[in-house]
Amino acid sequence: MESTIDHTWNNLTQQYKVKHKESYSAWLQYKKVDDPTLVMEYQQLTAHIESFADSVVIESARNELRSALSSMLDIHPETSSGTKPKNRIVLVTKTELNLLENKIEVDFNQINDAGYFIKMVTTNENTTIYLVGKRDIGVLYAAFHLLRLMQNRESIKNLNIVESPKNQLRMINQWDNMDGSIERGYAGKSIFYKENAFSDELDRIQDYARLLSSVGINAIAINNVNVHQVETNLITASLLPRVVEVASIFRAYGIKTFLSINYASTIQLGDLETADPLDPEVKEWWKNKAKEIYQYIPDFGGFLVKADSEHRPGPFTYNRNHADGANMLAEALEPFGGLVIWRCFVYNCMQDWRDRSTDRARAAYDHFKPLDGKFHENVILQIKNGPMDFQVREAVSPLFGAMPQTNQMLEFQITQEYTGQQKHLCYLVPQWKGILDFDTYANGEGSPVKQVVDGSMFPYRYSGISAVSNIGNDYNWTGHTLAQANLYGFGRLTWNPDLEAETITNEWIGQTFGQDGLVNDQISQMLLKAWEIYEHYTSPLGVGWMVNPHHHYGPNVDGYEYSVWGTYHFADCRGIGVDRTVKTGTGYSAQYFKENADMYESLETCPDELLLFFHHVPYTHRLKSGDTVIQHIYNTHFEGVQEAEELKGRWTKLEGKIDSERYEDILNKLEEQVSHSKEWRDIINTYFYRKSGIADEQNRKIY
Ligand code: GCV
Repeated sequence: MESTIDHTWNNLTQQYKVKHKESYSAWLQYKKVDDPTLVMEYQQLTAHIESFADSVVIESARNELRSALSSMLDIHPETSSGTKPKNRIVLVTKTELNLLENKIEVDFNQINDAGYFIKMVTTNENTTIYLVGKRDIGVLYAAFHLLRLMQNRESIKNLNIVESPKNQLRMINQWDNMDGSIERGYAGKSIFYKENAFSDELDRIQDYARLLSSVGINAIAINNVNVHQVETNLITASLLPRVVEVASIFRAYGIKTFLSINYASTIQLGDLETADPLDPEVKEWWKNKAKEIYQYIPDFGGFLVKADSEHRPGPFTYNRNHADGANMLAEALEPFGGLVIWRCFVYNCMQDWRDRSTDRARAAYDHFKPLDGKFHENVILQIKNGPMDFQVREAVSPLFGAMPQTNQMLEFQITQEYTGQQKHLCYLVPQWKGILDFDTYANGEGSPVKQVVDGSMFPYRYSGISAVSNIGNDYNWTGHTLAQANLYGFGRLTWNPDLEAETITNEWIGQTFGQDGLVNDQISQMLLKAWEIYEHYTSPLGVGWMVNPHHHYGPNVDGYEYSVWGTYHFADCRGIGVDRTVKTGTGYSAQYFKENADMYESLETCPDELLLFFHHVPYTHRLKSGDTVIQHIYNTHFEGVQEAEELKGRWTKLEGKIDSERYEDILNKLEEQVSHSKEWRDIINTYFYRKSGIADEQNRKIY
């Protein structure tokens, strides 16, 4: 996409807004409404905006409404409160409710701090749509909700909506480095940084804030969890003034700014010789540091920390544990209301592949479970959805629900590191739904992950869901235009994990591509099946890691087999899979609560899709589906390619119904996907055919 950059524009963002309008606008298209009945209804109800509340967040709500309404309806809503208009939209929070001339009935007990009401009230000749928040952020969310309805061309008459987010923290983690690169980024360079400095294109960051806020995101860590040398300085006076600028952009959209920190900052920044969390000087240093940061950013969110993980420094160096490390930082942030988000992605990344007793999947639980109850109240453990690393399919981390006395939050990966790198279509909402609905049995039957991380199962002070962002400075934000749906879906699902995947998908399509029936139908089918299709031609039965080392793109069955990373499938001429049972394997299955432990332990009850994650079996082992393992591998790889071709087929039906830029961009990606899926099919099938010596029952071409 870089090739389309026209260097006569000194601000790329401005160029994108004009020349790549549809791609850039993502789901905030605000296309002109052309149904005359709806135009009339919308115009009548929205021609005036009156705001009783005032703050930067309310200002964002007003601006969004004004520009969206003028774009959709060709009107310029009045915002003065002088003359009393007939119909209007009123922005108000709990604090100013008593200023309304007509009292409205709202019960604030029904909503939480970020919740809102949208209420339409008609008195005599006047109709008012009230956007009521407990706080200003609720008003902004209500404005986005109203606009979502209008973008989906729904009636806005008689609205009576009550909404609150289910999760307290709804967070995005940027893996952006200050040199402008993005770790595992597949959509261009960073929008935040360039050449070891902050980017000056603040309007791009503001548009990102709008996108995030429109789906309820309220926190962002703006730098990579792998904090390198330059980024270590983000917490110093040399860079904090620029962090302030970014934080104020996000603040206006109700999003708190966090920084990933280098655990060894005390050493790296030159003052001390140790980063021992129990050292009084280290403690003092961080206390002063926190004080300094809060002088710059009074509502600073806190620190995101990757420690003792993949060669990053941490408390282990000093024979301290992770509670010692996290609590030291927590004490420094506590006076200011700051949080420590401490990642549980801790494992031995220097494993000897010959050692069959060490199991990377066990690591997070083994390290953290014994520390339950030892963390301060303002520490949250951030746990990746699976025990390995964002594979196409893996088990759900057994840590969820296993630490009732320690705040937990869930980490997803929107960026498609192992799921096609935004070249392949892989819509992750169905995967995330499955994880959120997974019953941990932590509190008996009916203890899904979503109720662990929304804080309703245990008395967590803080909890929520975060995810690694998939955006970069490409004109469509996400490389693959349809990957915008993953960012949207993450926000919506985090707001309310009970939303159906179909609902989220349809509302995204409507806002992004309009209301055409065929467009909606085809894209919805494409998205909802995409993850399964990707799984078919890449990752059979819960086997992961069959990718090229380092960049993780493309098939390489033994790419990670004889490596230090603890990432094996143990395929030989007889069979395949990792034995994680208690009886004969690594004992990982016992980390689950009994019902799940029993289910995974037994070959009879272990679900097919995770069979090779938990068991090592012969290729001739018969699955519940009736196929043998080897035949399943062949079948799914042949099917996967056909399905990838079908994706393209569905898309080509939409030619002429979608602006040509997005149509062509997506078509190009789908073509690449078809051709690359064949690479996957043939390499995987050939490998297992040669290894097992067992022919395909259907005699299809295997090399
Ligand atoms: C930010 C995986 C990725 C790394 C990433 C790491 C993490 O190992 O490949 O790029 O580093 O996860 O989540 O910390």
